[in-house]
Amino acid sequence: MSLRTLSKLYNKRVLLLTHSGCDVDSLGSAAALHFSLHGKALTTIGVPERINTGAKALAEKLSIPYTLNPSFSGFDAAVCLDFNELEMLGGLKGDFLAFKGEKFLIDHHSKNKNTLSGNTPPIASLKNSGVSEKAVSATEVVYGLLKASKLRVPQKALVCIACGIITDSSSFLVADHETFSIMSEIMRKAKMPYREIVSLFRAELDISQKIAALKAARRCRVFKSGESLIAVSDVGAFEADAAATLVRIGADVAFCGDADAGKIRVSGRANSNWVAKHGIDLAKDVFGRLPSFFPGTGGGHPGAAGFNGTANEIGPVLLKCAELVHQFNTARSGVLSQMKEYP
Ligand SMILES: [Mn+2]
Repeated sequence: MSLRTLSKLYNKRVLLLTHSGCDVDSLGSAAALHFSLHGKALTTIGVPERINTGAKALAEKLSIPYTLNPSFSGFDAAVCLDFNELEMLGGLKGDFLAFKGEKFLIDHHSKNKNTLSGNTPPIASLKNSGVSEKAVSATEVVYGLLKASKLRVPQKALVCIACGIITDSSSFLVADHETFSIMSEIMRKAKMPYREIVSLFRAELDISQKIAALKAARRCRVFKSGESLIAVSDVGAFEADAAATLVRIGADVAFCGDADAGKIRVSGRANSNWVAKHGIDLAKDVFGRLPSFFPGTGGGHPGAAGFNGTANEIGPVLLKCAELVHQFNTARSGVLSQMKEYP
């Protein structure tokens, strides 16, 4: 870590940049700096392209001001928070590269040679980077810098730091004694119960989302492939939430979708332990192969992916998703078995 304190930001106009698809840790890092640097620097939080639902809820509940796709003009410095790859700036990449002010980086992701702090290209000079790969969240790195700067950290900032730790540690699944010790210190200072902190970024589902999830459960078909349970269901809206619900209540992997006037949408969600154990990638192994059967395109992550395409009925598409999981399992285990449906 070459950035020891935040004093280089004092008396400057500072753009605090989250990554595109801003999450709770990235926004929490920006907001913790924004609230704690009040009176020391003029800060603006900039979010490239999109903000996710958790971060949006946090922004609303704590009245965190942010600007979507901000302009870089009028700023003396820009701080990248919770990312180290240029691509994470989305459409702001060009503006960032052209920005003449000082560039800072505060992050916890591992470095590779394309990162902002690396030498190829030297976009943010190393003397301005606060990177701790051991930190579970970027807010944890921010907290360390705030303490080293001897700044008074207001309650809202403390709570933002806690939210980043909770979300990026998957509610402490990825945590060591250091995480708990920092969390304990923050909670003692913030004087806010854990339940309340968590409620700041848990967007309450509206009634139509709840109904979609309940309907998905009611209409759900369940298949067994080896030891894996696959659930499929047709829902008219909120497919991703519905699939996540089916995983929460017991499916290893779930596909939910809808056909409307010849167009189809499917969302797949999987239990992260199951993904790790089986080495499956829903984006590649299911939605990447689905176009051989139904025209369309898919993408996403190993445990959360989606597909848009054309078909008149959703049923056969959902069954094909289940079959592709079964084929993947069969190819991987080498055991030929039938996929069974539970009546
Ligand atoms: Mn993070």
